[in-house]
Amino acid sequence: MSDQKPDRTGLSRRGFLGTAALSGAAGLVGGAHLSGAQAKDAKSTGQSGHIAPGELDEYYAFNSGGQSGEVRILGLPSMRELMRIPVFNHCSATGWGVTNESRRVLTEGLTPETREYLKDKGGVFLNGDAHHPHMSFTDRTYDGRYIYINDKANNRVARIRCDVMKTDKIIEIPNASGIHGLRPQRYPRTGYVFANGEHIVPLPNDGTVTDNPKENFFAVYTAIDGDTMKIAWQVLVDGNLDNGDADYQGKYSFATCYNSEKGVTVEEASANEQDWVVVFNIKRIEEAIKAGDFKTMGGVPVVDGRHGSKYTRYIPVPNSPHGCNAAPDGIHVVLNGKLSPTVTVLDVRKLDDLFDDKIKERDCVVAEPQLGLGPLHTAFDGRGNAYTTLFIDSQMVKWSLDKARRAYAGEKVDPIIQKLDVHYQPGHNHSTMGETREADGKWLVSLNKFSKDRFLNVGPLKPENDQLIDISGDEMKLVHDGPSFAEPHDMLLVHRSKVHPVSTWKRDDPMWEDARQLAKKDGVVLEDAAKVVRDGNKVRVYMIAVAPMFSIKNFEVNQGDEVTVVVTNMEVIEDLTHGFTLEGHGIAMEIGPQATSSVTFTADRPGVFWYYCQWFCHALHMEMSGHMIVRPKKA
Ligand code: CUK
Ligand code: CUA
Repeated sequence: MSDQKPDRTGLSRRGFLGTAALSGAAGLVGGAHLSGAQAKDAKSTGQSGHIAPGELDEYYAFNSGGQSGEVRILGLPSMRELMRIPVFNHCSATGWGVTNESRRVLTEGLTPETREYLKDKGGVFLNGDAHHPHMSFTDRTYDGRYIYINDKANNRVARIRCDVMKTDKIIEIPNASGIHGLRPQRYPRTGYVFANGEHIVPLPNDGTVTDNPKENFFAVYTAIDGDTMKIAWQVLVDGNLDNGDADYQGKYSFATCYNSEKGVTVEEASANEQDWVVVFNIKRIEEAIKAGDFKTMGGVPVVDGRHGSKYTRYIPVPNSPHGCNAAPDGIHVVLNGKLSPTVTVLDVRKLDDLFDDKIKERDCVVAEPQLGLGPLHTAFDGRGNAYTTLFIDSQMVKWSLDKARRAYAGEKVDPIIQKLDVHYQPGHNHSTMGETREADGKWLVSLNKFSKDRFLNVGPLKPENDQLIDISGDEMKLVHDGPSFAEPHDMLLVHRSKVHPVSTWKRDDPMWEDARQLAKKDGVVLEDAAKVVRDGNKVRVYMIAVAPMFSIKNFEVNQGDEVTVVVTNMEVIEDLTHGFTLEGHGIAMEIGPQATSSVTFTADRPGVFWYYCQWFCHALHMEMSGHMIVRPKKA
């Protein structure tokens, strides 16, 4: 059938026929009629990563924004940035951190001590360090409800609603410090969100206990109820906690420890040849909570899970392990050695016996392949292969779980299938649907910490480089370089069939419930508002926005008044966002279609101040404005 070859003639017609014709051709010549090499050619054509104008990506990529504190949505395979979700950061465009709605989210979950601390500092943190975005699960696969993400900088965990792609809850974790590894429970559902405290701190951390880190400093593991965003329980552990994961059975969760030494310096923290992974027995911990075997600290129950506890086991792992990744086969958990060139593979089926003291800790290890220098994180393709980032070698290594097990059992087999150079120094990697039972093995992204010479020079601060790798065939193929700003640590690759965002808000959304209650008290209907209400020295200004007008063209207040502006966007068509920016006051907010946004400030500068819509919405967008007159205080 030589006439069906995807030959050079076919490929050279690409320019004339466009991608649609080409992928059609690739479909026609698929599989059965072709030799192996030809089939692979056809396949890689289909996996070019190119998304033509008007076409949509197959996957959502939720990219953590690292120390920028946000989450970014990319389309995959195009790697185009589609949206940014402000989480822990302050956002100039949307007013996250400025609006009453966002400030409620940013403050309501803080501990009383932190709230007190922030009282004369603007009331909210302006930064965050967001590493690990993970979606809620139902029955071991993504359910499209929420994305959870940690903040290492200010010890918080946030939740993003996937219907509107906005953050709706942020809580501060008491007792723990440096909230780092974060994973949701996979089965039966999320359920718990597990969060690791990376930094050991004195407990209680009130300045009274400071003398001996080895005795008085602890790391704390936290289980958060993902539905209520309340802390369910915490576990006190030995050593520190880095990354974590949960099993596919709902029985155990895991956290790597790189500082079993409880060292304070680098030398101290990396002294031991082996550190460990802590295994948490979820059922036993729940029973301990029921039976009252805990101490209440910072308002939450804390179970003692140090060595000798029946709630945990410490499995030795070489050496300062970092990433912790449960394979979609539901059986294997890979612990990435970092300072050891190995990864350590556990078989979760052995853990019942370990907790019943029938076997020893290292009996749960079923493979420990040597992969290369600096293994940090591992992803999976659902076909029995694993992909591990080698930070020091600047490589992605593809290896076989089965062969690694056989080699560990003594058979002469090499588990390594391929090594691919990446550019440069990869941290996390992630495969499409790779942390679910629906891992589909199509794409892998390598999140490289350095880009060096891969892009035009933009000065001393260079972007990171998120590289797209085709893993659908026998060989990994690098297909795209993607620059990114500080600093994606982790990426979630979700098939688009799992996520169903709306295009307009629902009027009864809980996000602006406070504004609704306020309006009710003032006898105002938000949806039909053009009213200024004075209440002592408090002034409330209610208006609607419909292109190209605000329903209030100007309003007047006295210097020193506390002013609340509530704007409701009454557009019913999608993609018609308005904004409200008030000159000279540091105020801007996004008001999405059918949404209400509000802001409260003190009008303490006399004068005329224009407000305007900062989201281009209409031919007369420039005219969508009004002004606030602030009358000076009488001397
Ligand atoms: S950590 Cu960043 S490369 Cu915070 Cu997930 Cu491994
Ligand atoms: Cu409304 Cu621009």
